[in-house]
Amino acid sequence: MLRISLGRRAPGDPSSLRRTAARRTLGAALALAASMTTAVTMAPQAAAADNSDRCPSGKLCLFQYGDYKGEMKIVSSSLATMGDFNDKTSSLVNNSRMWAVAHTKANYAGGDTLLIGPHNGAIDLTGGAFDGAFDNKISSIRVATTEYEATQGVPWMDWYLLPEDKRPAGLPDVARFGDLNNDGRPDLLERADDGRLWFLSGIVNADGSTKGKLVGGGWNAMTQLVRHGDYNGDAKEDLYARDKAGVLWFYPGRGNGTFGTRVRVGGGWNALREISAAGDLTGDGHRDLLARDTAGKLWLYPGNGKGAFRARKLVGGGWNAMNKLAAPGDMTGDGKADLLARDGSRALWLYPGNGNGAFGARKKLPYAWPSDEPVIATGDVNGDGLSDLMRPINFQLFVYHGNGRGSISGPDADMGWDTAPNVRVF
Ligand SMILES: [Ca+2]
Ligand SMILES: [Ca+2]
Ligand SMILES: [Ca+2]
Ligand SMILES: [Ca+2]
Repeated sequence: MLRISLGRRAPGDPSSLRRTAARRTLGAALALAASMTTAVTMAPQAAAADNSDRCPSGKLCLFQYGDYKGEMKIVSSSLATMGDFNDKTSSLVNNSRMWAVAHTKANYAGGDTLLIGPHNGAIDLTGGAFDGAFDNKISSIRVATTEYEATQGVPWMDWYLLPEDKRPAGLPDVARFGDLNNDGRPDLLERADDGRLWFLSGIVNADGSTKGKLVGGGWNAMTQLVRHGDYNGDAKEDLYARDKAGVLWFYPGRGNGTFGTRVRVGGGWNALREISAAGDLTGDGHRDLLARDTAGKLWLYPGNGKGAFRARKLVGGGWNAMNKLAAPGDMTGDGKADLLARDGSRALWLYPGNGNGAFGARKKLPYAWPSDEPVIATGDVNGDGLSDLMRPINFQLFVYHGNGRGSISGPDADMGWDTAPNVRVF
């Protein structure tokens, strides 16, 4: 099965060469997986009512015979072995929201694999379907919320940093954000649509696999998650989340990738289309929020240094032309936090902060930034002290390195990515 192996670091190699090598390794792994895996993304069966109706709504069902006849087995979680149903499946129905990968060997290893999409419906394995590769041959099956977890067996995204990516000491406050566990390296938070929130440190295990830590479940109750450094003055990074009722919550970071008991900031935040944790825009040393409302007005919420905010101030109107805000820290090298916004033409604009809560003339950044993908800003990724950006392209997350003069170069590949739109990274 697909397993991403990381290239070993060779001392003295330029960082860009090592990243290119890692990218090639990942690309090869993906190509290999495609050749070994049969993917089913739509039901080959006619829509007319038939025996496949035996499978209840929301369930994944295996059947002993073709045409969804004989004994039926409902699969509700991954099965490393199939017990009495080993080599016994001749048709199946996926009415569930889960991805599934059926293997012809036990323990999800080796053999042929059949990738089954959510709500795929009925698949008859008899009659020469798939050249007979799966009829009476399924010996293990893995189910998961994301295609990534179903195919790789890892619930979080692969993402790694190189040892030298540690940020230089003594960075100005405006550049110190994106590090939730205080190890001097940026981190990611990843939320799957089943509500699990993961902390990803970018650190790998001895065998090259990536580490992830489950923050907790239930985070799909939140309509926005935003982060940008420490908001309550304890030198530990924090998180804000807005729930469906419009209440904004403050989650104080513990400095280890987890969060303490949340504190209610206030209600009424559903009037805001997008919230961005922007860093210190006013120059008082306290980090602030920016939010734009549905009328296109951009508001500044000055932080009080205790996790809450003073009375908001209007920055300006006309922001409905933008579909995404991002807080990159300082991109211009003047030590003042800046703002990014993406318009409907895939252009990303840099608004240089003036340190007084307002912005100077905007400047267009290079590259196209598709509207259905995030713009990820966790500060300096590669350890040169200059704020970078990240975004997913196909199967990988790419880094666009900031040059400290208001522009970016890149992109460099760093991370595997899910093809499913049901994972969000912050
Ligand atoms: Ca870190
Ligand atoms: Ca804090
Ligand atoms: Ca700046
Ligand atoms: Ca950098």
